[in-house]
Amino acid sequence: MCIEYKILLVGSKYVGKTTFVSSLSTCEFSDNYIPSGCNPVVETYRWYSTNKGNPCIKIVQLSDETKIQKCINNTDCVIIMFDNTLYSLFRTKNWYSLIRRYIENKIPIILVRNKTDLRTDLSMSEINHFVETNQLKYYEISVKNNDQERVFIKIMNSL
Ligand SMILES: Nc1nc2c(ncn2[C@@H]2O[C@H](COP(=O)(O)OP(=O)(O)OP(=O)(O)O)[C@@H](O)[C@H]2O)c(=O)[nH]1
Ligand SMILES: [Mg+2]
Repeated sequence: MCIEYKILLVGSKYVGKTTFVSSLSTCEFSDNYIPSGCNPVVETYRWYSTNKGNPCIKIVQLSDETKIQKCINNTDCVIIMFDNTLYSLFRTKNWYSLIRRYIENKIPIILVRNKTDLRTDLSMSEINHFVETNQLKYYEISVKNNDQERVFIKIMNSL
């Protein structure tokens, strides 16, 4: 038996959810894009380097907002991921409102911006405004530059 944490990882297609999750265990970046499809993808990892001892971490990836009710039960933390597109930032705001309808206030919702290795025209003031208004934790990563573990451990340690 081990303590289990359930992390719900949501965001538009192509933002890098699967790359993020798979690189947590392989530490390798893949350029391939294989769409995960509309259904939730559920994987469980045994993670050793957090302050939670030896937890089992169940990560549920979801890109289809209509499936949220299927996935949200017993979630310990929600990560909303976006990338450098205006579209994914816009969807992030929808994800946030949707998730707020279903989970208690004490469950953390964390905003992660991926692909910081690429150039972007996204407005930092718009992002900051969204983060401050909703009092979210916000991290920037590039899975390509192997940032994911550092941030994921921070998230786990804060639960
Ligand atoms: N440049 C760059 N590309 C990245 C990064 N992270 C992921 N990608 C690329 O972005 C593409 C999409 O990544 P996925 O992880 O498959 O995206 P996803 O969010 O799982 O997409 P769906 O399964 O359709 O929901 C892939 O080609 C990845 O190689 C990053 O940090 N930098
Ligand atoms: Mg995927």
